[in-house]
Formats: sequence, structure tokens, C-alpha cells
Amino acid sequence: MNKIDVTQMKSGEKAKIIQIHGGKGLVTKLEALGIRHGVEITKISGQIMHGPIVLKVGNTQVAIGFGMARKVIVNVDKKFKKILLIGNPNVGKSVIFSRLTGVGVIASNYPGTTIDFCKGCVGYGANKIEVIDVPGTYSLEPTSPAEEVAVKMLNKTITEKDGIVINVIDATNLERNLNLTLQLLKKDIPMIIALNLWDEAKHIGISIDIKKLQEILGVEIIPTVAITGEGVKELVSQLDKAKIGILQYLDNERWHEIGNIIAKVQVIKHKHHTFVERLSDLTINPWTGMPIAIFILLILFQIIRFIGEGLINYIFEPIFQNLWAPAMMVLSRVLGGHGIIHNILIGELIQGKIDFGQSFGLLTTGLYVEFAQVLPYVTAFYIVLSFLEDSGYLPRLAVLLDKIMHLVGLHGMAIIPMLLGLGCNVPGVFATRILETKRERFIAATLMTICVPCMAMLAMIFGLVGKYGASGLVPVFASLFIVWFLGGILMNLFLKGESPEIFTEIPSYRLPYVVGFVKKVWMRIVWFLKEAVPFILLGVFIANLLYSLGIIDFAGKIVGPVMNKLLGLPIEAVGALLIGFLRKDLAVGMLVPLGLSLKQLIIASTVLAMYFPCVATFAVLLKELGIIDMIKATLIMIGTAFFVGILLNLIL
Ligand SMILES: Nc1nc2c(ncn2[C@@H]2O[C@H](COP(=O)(O)OP(=O)(O)OP(=O)(O)O)[C@@H](O)[C@H]2O)c(=O)[nH]1
Ligand SMILES: [Mg+2]
Repeated sequence: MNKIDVTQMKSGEKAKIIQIHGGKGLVTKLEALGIRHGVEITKISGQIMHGPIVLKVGNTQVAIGFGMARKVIVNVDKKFKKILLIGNPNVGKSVIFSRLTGVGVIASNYPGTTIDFCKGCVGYGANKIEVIDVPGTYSLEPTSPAEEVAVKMLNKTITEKDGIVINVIDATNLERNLNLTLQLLKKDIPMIIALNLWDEAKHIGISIDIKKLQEILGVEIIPTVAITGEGVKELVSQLDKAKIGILQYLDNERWHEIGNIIAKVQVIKHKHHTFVERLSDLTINPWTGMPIAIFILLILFQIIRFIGEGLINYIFEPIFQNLWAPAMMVLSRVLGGHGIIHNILIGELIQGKIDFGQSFGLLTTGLYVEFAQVLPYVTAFYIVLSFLEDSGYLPRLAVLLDKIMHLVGLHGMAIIPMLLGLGCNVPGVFATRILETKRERFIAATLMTICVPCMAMLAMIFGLVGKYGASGLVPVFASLFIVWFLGGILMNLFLKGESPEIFTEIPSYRLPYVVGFVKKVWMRIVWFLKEAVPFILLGVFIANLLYSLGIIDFAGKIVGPVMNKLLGLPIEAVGALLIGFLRKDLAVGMLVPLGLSLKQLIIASTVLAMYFPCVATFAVLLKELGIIDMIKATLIMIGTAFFVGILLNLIL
């Protein structure tokens, strides 16, 4: 239902009169024509330049002036076209969204998972209605870009008058959540409340008198458990009961009002500390938390290795060696063993055989790098990361690392984009939206693109220098870490502006909800393949093209000597640096046939990791930072990469 005046009705629209302003005189005058409270009218024609309006009342048509029409208030039974899911961060909006629409979105147990809106549809009667998953926000005065998105979405829908809000509330945190609800109730938009996490509220002994709360707020409330789907059907069936709020209060007395409401509707049973709460205390207290954090990260690292190596040794390597290689040999013979097409698809035969590391064809090296070398580790990483996200550990890690992160001009929550960046820098840079200021986002995105190699690249670096053990891995990762730290300190010193304090809620520990967990890992793998495979194939193709046209030789002749002197790398490495712009993993793969020494491998891997983000990351940097900051970040990257490369060449 929507309250508007007659001038705002569309031609042909039906509505019920609910009020007539303008005093008794006008009321009586209009009554004479049958225009009175409770009557249904249809607008026949709209006003042109504030001219009269023709209405159908009962069976007769009447015309009234524009000024009069403005005083007649009606309720339009408007069919709403969209539903906004609005609520505090981490209350389950995304899980509800997935349930309503079937669209897979990432849901995790930390505030700020959704940083941009996402749309889907829900069937509602005969119609399909658009549902929008909005980033979480604590209030309607945004403090971060993600919250800005939420408030903008809401205001747009209010102006267009074509949507309703499902306000998702965390039942375990009613008091804090009501702050946003009360603000929403004052907005001119129909709403309905999903009282989510109802299961957890019951577990921890919170009971809420829903009926009473409903009476006070004046809008429908449906308890839900998003992860099991309980209540979601009911929620959909109650959508047309969405109403504009009626609760009146003074803005500066909002918290007072909330206090009153809580006293009336909520009872908390006293209970003993649970194991989970003890664990929570232990992991967030610096003295016990730090050793636990180091232990957890080491274990997770081992798990990634275990899963990654397992997938490679028992699945992908056998498939490629025993099935794919013979198939490709057949294809090679069919193609006659040489020629342009052969070179593009199969590449070069090494001693009459396909060598997946060196042949460099689209179907040989191209697929092998992505599927047999990179995908297993990416999968392993996303399994571990998703577990971390869902458990609720990340905000605790953020608190533990807050002090250290402040040295580089960030606060603890910046560890979340950094970790996501380890999977792929693209979602990593996006996730910097949970940071409040432009300065923090610049620092975080720049540090990430320089010093946080993505999993695809990491897998290749491990493959390349890992066989030398610590003497290969330590110099590469120590350089990345030192540059991250020093670079951050320098940026913190020289960039203007402030870094705000950490400000986040710490959700309770949860066991990942299995369906959501599996879906999330699967979505990320599919996303990775969609992003990576086209670029890697393009990379192989372009690399072949550049070689066969002699461009790499030419570039090598020009920059080769400088690179050789400064970085100690052979001229052929120019090809890898060029292709690194498309895909870093492929670039590292291109170093394999060059027969580099350990020192050269270390320098090349480090420089490749730092010098330039891949083209996909570049695009999001541009989107998130804007052109000027993106150029600044790029200059910092190139400068740092060469500085570090030269330094390594001198030291090692
Ligand atoms: N036990 C329980 N867990 C839930 C319920 N709803 C959501 N969760 C979990 O709560 C966490 C947060 O869910 P999300 O859907 O990501 O929350 P969100 O509101 O979209 O959060 P932001 O995107 O950060 O604003 C996830 O770990 C979910 O699995 C519920 O009803 N019961
Ligand atoms: Mg979300």
C-alpha cells in the first residue's frame, strides 16, 4: 500500500480515498460528487500543465481542479516491483536472498561480505519480482562505500515508489538492530521484518515477544532461520502486508525508545559460559590469541598443501599424462606434426613428445598450467578460506592484527581483503570497500597488488622455486613481506589523511552451514575458471604470436641489456614480463623453459609478483580507485618492483 495524492496517480490507476485535506468546506463539496473517504476511484486522464483531472467515481465521471486533487489522499494498491533486503551487516541477508531467488551469492560470517548489490527474482503469485541483496549497514548515515551503496539503493526505491523493504534483523542482537529498523520506519516505504537467526536466539536463551513487538512497530514480523529455510515461505506469503511504519519518536530519543521496546519484548535467560564463548575469549585475547593464530595459519597452510598436492598427484597429473597427452599426440599427428595450427594448438614437440611445461600450445601448456598446476591450489585455498570465513574467525584475526595493521595506515579489518587477495586480487581489491576512507582503500589496494600474489601465481612460484626448499622460497616471500611492511609504513607517513580505528562487530563462532559452504567454494572455482581460462589461452596465443613475429626478440634487444645489467635476467625473460600483464601464472610458467639459475628465478618471480597487476586486477583498480589513484598505484608498483629486483640482484 502506498499513500499518495490524486495528482500522483497514473492514468488508469485505481485507488481508495483515505483522507481529504483542506477543511470541512472542501470535504462537503467533494462529497456532493461522491468523492469521500473510503470510496474507490479510477483516474481517467492526467493533468496537463496543472489542468483539471478526470476521475471515475462509481459509474460517473467527474472533473476536479489540480489544487483540489492534491488535497485528496489515496491509498494505491500498488503492485511493488522490487524487494530490498536491508539490515545490519552479517544478519543473513545474503542467505535469505539466495533462498528467495536461487541466485548464488557469497555469504560469510563477518560483517561486510556483500559490498555491492546483487539482483535476482522471486516468483510472487503470477508475477516475478526483483529482489535486491543490499550490503549491510548499521544506520542510514553511511560510513563506508559499501554502506553508501545500501543507502543509495534505499533512497532510489523510496523516490521511485516501486518497492518494499524486507528488514532483516539479527534476533540475537535485537537492540542494536532496532536502531536501523527505527530509522527505516520513518521512511516512506512499506516494510516487513524478517527476524532472522531465530535458532541462535533460542540456543542462547533469548526470547522475544513477537506479537508485542509487531504491535509496537506496526509492521509484520516473521521469525526466520535462513540457513534451514524456516519461515522464508511464510515471509514471502506475507509480502503484501508490508506497511509504512507508524511508530513515532523523536530522533534524539531513538536509543531511549529502543530501550523501552526491549524492556517490553525481550527476556534473556541467564546461562553459563559455553565452550564456544570460552574459545571466543581465548582467540581474541592477545596473549593466547596470537599463538593460536600462528598455529591456525600454519595448520591451514599445511591443509592447502595437502589438498593441492593431493589433487595434483592423484587426479590432474594422471589425467593429463595418461589421457590428455596421448590424445594430444593423436591430434598432433593428424595436424601433421608442424605448421601454424599445430603450433597454436599443440605447440612445439620436445624430443618428439608433448612437454606440458614447454610445448606452449593452447591445448597443452595453456590447459595444463590452469588445470593441473593452478586449479588444485586455488580449490584448496578456497576451501580453507571459506571455512575461515564461515567460522567467524576472521574478525577475531582482525582484532589481533589491528596494532600491526595500524603501522601501515590500515586497521585490522584490512586483513580480510588481503586474505581474499591471496585467492585472487580481483575480489581482494573489491573487498577494500569495507574500509572507511579513500586513503585506506588506496593503501590496501596498492599493497595488495604489489605484495600479495594471487593463488594462481603462488602455485606457479611454488612449482618453480619450491624445489629448492627454503633457499628458494624464503627470499621471494621475505621480499614480498618486507616490501608490504615498509611500503605500508612509507605510504602511511606520506599520504595525507587519517586512518580510522577498527570498528566492527565480532560474530559468534558458527559451524559452516554445509550447503552454503559447498555452494560458495563451487561458485568461486567456477568464477576463477571463467576469469582465468580465457586470459590464459589468450596469453599463450599472444606469446606465440609475439615470438613468431619476432616482437619478443626485438623488445629483448631494446630492454634486454638494461634488464640483464640491472636485474641479472636473460633477454628471453622479457616475454614473461610482457605476458605477465595478462596472466601472472602463465608468465611464471614461461620462465620454466629458460633454464634460469636459482638467483634468477628468485628475482624473476619477485619482480613478476610486484611489477604490474594482471589486466583483470587493473580493471578493478581503475573502477575502485579512479584513474588518478590507479596511475599513482601503478607507478609505485613499477618503481618498487625494479628497486627490489635490482637490490636482490646486488645482494644474492
Ligand atoms: N545459525 C544461523 N546462521 C545464519 C542464519 N542466517 C545466516 N546465518 C549465517 O550468518 C552468517 C552471515 O550471513 P550472510 O548472509 O553473509 O549475512 P549478510 O547479512 O548478507 O552480511 P553482509 O553481506 O556482511 O552484510 C553466515 O555465516 C550464515 O551462514 C540463521 O538463520 N541461523
Ligand atoms: Mg551479504
